[in-house]
Amino acid sequence: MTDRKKTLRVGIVGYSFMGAAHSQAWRTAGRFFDLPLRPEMVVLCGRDATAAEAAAERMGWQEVTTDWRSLVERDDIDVIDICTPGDSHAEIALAALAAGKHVFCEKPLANSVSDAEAMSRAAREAAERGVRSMVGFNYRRVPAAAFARRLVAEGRLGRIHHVRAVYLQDWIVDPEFPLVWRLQREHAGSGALGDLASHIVDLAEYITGDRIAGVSGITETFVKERPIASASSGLAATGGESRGPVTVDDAALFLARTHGGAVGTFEATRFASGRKNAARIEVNGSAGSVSFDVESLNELWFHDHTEDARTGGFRRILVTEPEHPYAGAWWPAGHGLGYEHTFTHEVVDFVRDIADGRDPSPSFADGLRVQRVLDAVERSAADQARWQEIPA
Ligand code: SOE
Repeated sequence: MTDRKKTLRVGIVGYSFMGAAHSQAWRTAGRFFDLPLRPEMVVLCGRDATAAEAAAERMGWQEVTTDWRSLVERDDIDVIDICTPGDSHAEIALAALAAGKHVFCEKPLANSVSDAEAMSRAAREAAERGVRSMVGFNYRRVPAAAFARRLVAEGRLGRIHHVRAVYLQDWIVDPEFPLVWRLQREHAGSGALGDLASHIVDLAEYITGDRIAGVSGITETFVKERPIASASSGLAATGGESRGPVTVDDAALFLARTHGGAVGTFEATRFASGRKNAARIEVNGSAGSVSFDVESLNELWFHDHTEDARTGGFRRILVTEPEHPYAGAWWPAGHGLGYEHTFTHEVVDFVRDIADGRDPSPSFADGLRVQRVLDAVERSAADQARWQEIPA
């Protein structure tokens, strides 16, 4: 049977960890969700032709190129999906938007506020021509996180007092773990701050609908030198004999106030031994609380403070009912989703927004706001944790 839907022809730049996650999302989205356009995985772009060929074959892309500039200029491509390290996000996104392509860009949006400003400006102008853009804060698309936002929006938490967020990993505790690009400022912009805190800042703002207004922070680099990486793939790497300096933070912690009057604590680290991908957030309000951990992402803990105190307390909601966000498109209740589904949900929403002429969320403006928070934390950390305001 022929599929009469209009196609949306995609070119992806990058094929490592995030490239693989996005590839499975493009492949799966239209198979589980009813999409108004049919995504077609056309071109994979990577610097190493042989590796790119192998990745395209494995992940289901039709063609390969090593030149992203020619890719963004192609008339037969509608979407550019950017899965490269942060140092190339701005250049690729600006060129793609100028060429009229819809852009899906991995987080954090950029490595600096000035790049993020240029990207946000270009995205706003492109939107006037019907060109859409979205930044990939995928944890918004965990059903439990989206449901937490819904509870806050419905007033079930009342007035929000506290946000308590941590993002804990442990993949570089070993001082002999090599100096991969994520540990180099010129490629990654910052360390745990940009890679991990960016997620929990976005998640906090998304769930509460509030904005961070000011921060006081500290950062630390525990291991100052590491073996230069000779090979790497995803978060795994092997190192050589020579060593080089780690130029980003290993851990970042900060206090925050929001424009809505709440207070928050945030911690991001790659040195929390035993914690693999613990992005956790708890929000306390006058009428109740929610608590969520990516390591148990099918669950949302909810306390309704208006209930009889004798039977109140946190209860575990398995967020897999058809009434929950995204869940109805997948398996029967209780059968659960995983990390990869968050990317599928991003693609689903992005494709629907493109078809409906709506601005996707999180927008590049949202990505810029997160970048301003990260920048304020760095400035604070460089100045004895002095308080830094962030404009609304
Ligand atoms: C590495 O810390 C990383 O892959 C992040 O870059 C991702 O954004 C996060 O989803 C998982 O961890």
